[in-house]
Amino acid sequence: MENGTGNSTNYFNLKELNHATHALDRNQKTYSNVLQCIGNTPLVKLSKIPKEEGLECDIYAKCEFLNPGGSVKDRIAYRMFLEAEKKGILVPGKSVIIEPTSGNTGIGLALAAAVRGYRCIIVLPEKMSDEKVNTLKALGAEIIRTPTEAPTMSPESNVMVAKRLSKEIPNAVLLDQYNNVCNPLAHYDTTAEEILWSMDDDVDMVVIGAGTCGTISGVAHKIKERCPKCVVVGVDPYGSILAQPEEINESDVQMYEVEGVGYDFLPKVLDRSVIDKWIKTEDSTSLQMSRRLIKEEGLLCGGSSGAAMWGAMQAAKSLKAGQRCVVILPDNIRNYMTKFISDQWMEARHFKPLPVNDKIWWWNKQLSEDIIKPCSSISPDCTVAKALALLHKTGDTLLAVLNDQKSIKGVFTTDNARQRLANLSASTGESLDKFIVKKYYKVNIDNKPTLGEVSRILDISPYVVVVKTEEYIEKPLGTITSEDLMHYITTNGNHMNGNCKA
Ligand code: P1T
Repeated sequence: MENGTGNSTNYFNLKELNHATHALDRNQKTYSNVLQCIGNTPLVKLSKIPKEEGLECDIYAKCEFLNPGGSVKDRIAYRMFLEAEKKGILVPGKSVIIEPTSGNTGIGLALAAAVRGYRCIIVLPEKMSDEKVNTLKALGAEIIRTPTEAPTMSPESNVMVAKRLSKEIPNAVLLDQYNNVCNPLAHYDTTAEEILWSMDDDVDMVVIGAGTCGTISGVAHKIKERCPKCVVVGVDPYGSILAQPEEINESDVQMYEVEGVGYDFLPKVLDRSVIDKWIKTEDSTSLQMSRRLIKEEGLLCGGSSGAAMWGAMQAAKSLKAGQRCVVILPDNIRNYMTKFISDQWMEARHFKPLPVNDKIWWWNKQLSEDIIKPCSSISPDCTVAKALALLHKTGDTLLAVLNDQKSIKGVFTTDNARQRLANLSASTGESLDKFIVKKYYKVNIDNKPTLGEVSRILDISPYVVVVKTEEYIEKPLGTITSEDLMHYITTNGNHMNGNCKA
């Protein structure tokens, strides 16, 4: 993997490259295929949120979520695809497209592959939503998921797995959005042109989330040429190094929930010299802002849209009445229907307060250890067969998989084991590694969770794992299922009078 410098002296000369003749024609009556409908997204003036936030300037949302595949990444996927076809690198019916992605570039490529007849393999981290995976599968793509925690330069990362596969699979082509000039070029030629056209070449600020940084670098290059006064603001989540690569500590690379933005390396398609200001964002305020964009402005966008909008609300404080700021909303609500759109998902991560429920006697009661069903633990080196035998013997819901420090690495469930054995070429003689469930819900007893909180999590998960922190290590105490909670409620409550027990 080529690691870019993120600095303009080595950057592509976008101005001198071959440009797509971009027709800003909104009146076309029919299209020869859906790929022709990429781009030309609307720019919508926001009516409520900027006012509520006390801003004087006008804020416009570039609705990239209205692209056919549901994101801004359709633009670059199609541009990389077209260029490769033109050069004979991609041959329909023969070439196999392989791409590492946080999902949206994958959807864009799978869309083009479906229309043009290619096999397409998409490699994406476990963190990315099942909604993206289901969309990809519906488009006929094959999916490989990689551990979220794997650093980009490690062999297990999506980038490195895709790179390895592209060497192993005959006729494989890796278009490589991190290094491919067509990524910023697509935005230089189309996204930026559209913004400038809509704003009559007069815009004071653009606010853009940073992932590969193709969007921000491509848009910034064109806008700086045509409207040099425009301030370009990059939005980067805490946990990523894109905003402050000079000051990287290992602890700065952390997991965050917002998908598509932030990295632990500098992609070659990033040009930091055209970005005037960076704003760091966190999950909670970003995702709350996405929900406001949906609820108050009717813009059915995704999580990074909220991050960009939150960043815009900070950066645009410096703008005066009459000045204009454009915020890019990169993807669509569809990708997150079971994630931040769900109240329970937000509450489980403390991004949203629990609903108040004073009428139910147990709702505000603190979780006590007697409700928790203890669970056995197992080492990740054990075989699947041994884990299954242990679960059968104990009748437990799950096993806690512990690492060397005895902290919980994940859980092992029969249901997940069945799914993995049915769908992978795996056997019960293997070690647990590939069978560890890392996306599971937990509460920490030290945080004094209520039964209401547990109940809300049980709305979206068959079990809740209860942990306790000892010497900075999270240790499993056990699990709670609906059955356990119901047993407690029926044996402790006065159910003849409904919910009256104090
Ligand atoms: O890659 P970039 O042009 O910087 O766009 C960032 C971005 C923002 N928001 C969402 C929802 C995204 O999916 C992305 C980037 N996505 C990828 C890199 C990808 O592979 O889908």
